[in-house]
Amino acid sequence: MKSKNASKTIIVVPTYNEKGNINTIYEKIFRASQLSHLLIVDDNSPDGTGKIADGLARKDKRVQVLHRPGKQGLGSAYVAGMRFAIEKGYRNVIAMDADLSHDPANLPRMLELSEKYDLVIGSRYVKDGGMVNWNARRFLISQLANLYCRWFLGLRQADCSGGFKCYRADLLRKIGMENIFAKGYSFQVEILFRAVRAGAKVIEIPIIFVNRHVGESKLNFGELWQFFLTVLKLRWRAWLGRV
Ligand SMILES: Nc1nc2c(ncn2[C@@H]2O[C@H](COP(=O)(O)OP(=O)(O)OP(=O)(O)O)[C@@H](O)[C@H]2O)c(=O)[nH]1
Ligand SMILES: [Mg+2]
Repeated sequence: MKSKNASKTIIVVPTYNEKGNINTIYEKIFRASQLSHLLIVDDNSPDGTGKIADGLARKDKRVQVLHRPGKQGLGSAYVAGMRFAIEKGYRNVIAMDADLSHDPANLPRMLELSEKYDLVIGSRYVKDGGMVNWNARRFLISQLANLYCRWFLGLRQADCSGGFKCYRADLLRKIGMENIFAKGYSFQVEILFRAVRAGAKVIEIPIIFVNRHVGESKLNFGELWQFFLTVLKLRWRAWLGRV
């Protein structure tokens, strides 16, 4: 791995029932970026993912595990992981899913770009980006969600809801983790909106998102409803000058 940023980077991976994926993502991450560290944020997964993560941490000093008592949502897992990263003094924080939808082979490119950009987004919707194995329903939901938040929040990014991102810790400090209110998936649009409002230099690079082969999706109607409300709330707060 070329980028000197790798040794100051922590990769935050939230997990809930990912026992079939956690070992593979661990191996692939360190194949792509040996010098980085990995933080697994597990919400007491009933399938025992947390115990497998502890085993990885025992055998590999680059791995740490944050255990939380129960399922508290994807966004709140990221906020916990980002707080940890800021406290420990990391320079970059990479967010990625555990289910192998985000290919760790993209990590070196992201880290190189993080020398110049505050936020590097792995984007499905720029040229050469895309999705594999997504059904029409899932694609439509994603497209509508992106149209909605781009139009309502004036965002210029093509992929506003994706979760594969590299943040400079300084940007996260500027945003202030205590200000984030979204607990679930809509965290992704909230943090992007706050980053743009904070004046971040943002770039999108193409990624191919591969639908999970193992385990189950946690995206449900409640999360979509929360996404709808989060965008409204952000718009309202921005009008009041509170974002
Ligand atoms: N710690 C924690 N992790 C979560 C929670 N909800 C989801 N995750 C993890 O967040 C990542 C993304 O969740 P997924 O269910 O794959 O969501 P998705 O990628 O939008 O949905 P699919 O495309 O169907 O996989 C995975 O690594 C999950 O295990 C949660 O409440 N707490
Ligand atoms: Mg997924």
